[in-house]
Amino acid sequence: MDIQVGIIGAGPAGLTLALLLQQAGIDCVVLEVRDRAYVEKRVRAGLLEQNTVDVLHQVGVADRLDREGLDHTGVFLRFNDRAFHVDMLRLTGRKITIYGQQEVVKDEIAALEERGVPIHFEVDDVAVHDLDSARPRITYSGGELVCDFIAGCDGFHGICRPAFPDGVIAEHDFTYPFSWLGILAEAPPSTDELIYAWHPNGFALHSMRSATVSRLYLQVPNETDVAEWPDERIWAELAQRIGPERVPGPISEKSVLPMRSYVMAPMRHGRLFLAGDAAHIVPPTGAKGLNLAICDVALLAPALTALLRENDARLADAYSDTALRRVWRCTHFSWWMTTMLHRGGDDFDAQLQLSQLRWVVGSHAGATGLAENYAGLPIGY
Ligand code: FAS
Ligand code: PHB
Repeated sequence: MDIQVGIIGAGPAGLTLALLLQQAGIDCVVLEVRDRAYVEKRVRAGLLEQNTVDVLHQVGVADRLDREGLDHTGVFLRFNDRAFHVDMLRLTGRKITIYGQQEVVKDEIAALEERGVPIHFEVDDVAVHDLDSARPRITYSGGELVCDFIAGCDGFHGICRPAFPDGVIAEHDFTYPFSWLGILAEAPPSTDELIYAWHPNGFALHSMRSATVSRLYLQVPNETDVAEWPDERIWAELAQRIGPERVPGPISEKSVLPMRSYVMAPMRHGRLFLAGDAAHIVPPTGAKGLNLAICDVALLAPALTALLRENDARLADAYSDTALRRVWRCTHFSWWMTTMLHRGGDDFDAQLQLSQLRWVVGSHAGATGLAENYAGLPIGY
């Protein structure tokens, strides 16, 4: 099949790109290795920057988000058994919204279906070819797409990044000496905004999905087996690190998430453009993974449209450098939040962390620095 843009991966990057391109009148097809049910129930991120909410409005998939999303104007930093509020809205004029990534994915798949953009689920053996030619191809179990351009939105374990020829990419890769144990619980949140907690036992995060569902995370050693963490132990440790106010409830999802910072450059080879986790990974402490994926495609869609419409390559030629400027800003912010809030060093390290936390909550400049990055710098930063 001849198509203008072949998109590999039906995560937030691939689906949002398809919506932006469809809106610009560009033909595209999405190929996804998993089935629809799996993609729509996969629990991941939950914090949307204002940029992301604006893009979802732009492509007309924000109705349910507006009804069910939880707007937050600030965030709490907790240490030495005290919580300090950072008022993002007052400091930056921007807010964040809590709305599950799988809800965004559900809304986007439904909208693409309505607008007649094909999403082929459960495709196997996806491979890309002739990336340096004028008509790159995607072959897969159901056939072949002959494209003008290919968008690699297939996540960190996809096939697109490895398709770059040897020697053309530079990689930066750092794995943190700890992981997150994440739970989803039928328990009313005991706070109306997120709590990031520094504690001698390790980091903890109190997030939520609704007035009845909490999303909570604990710092645990790498290779932790969830079987070592029965529900009572989780709630007891959360009470220690985040305070006794927590109301336990049935835990519906429990998983361990390794922490990594990874950036590859360039994000383009020939007619293959990468976006999202296919090109970069950040630890979730800064809540940037999903938001970076959306920012990448908010740059890529107009670049491909200008090329296909006016044969104007300026935006496409600048895509990788423009996207990477933001990727490194978010990589630094996520590393900074992670190293400030997670235990791993000695007491000297702990005193440095506490001093930094006191500065962030006690100084206008410190609080504004965190608020600006957390709420999200404008697209095109
Ligand atoms: P995605 O990984 O979401 O999507 C890629 C898609 O490509 C997937 O559907 C995959 O099945 C498909 N694919 C892969 N290989 C393919 C192939 N060969 N052919 C066809 N399709 C293929 N961020 C937070 O801020 N908070 C969190 O709590 C959080 N939790 C996370 C938990 C996990 C386990 C992971 C992996 C990430 C988490 N993140 C979190 C980060 C997350 O939000 C990502 O940044 C976001 O999903 C990136 O979106 P995409 O780039 O679209 O990649
Ligand atoms: C979440 O709600 O899943 C979440 C929120 C903030 C983070 C990470 C995860 O930093």
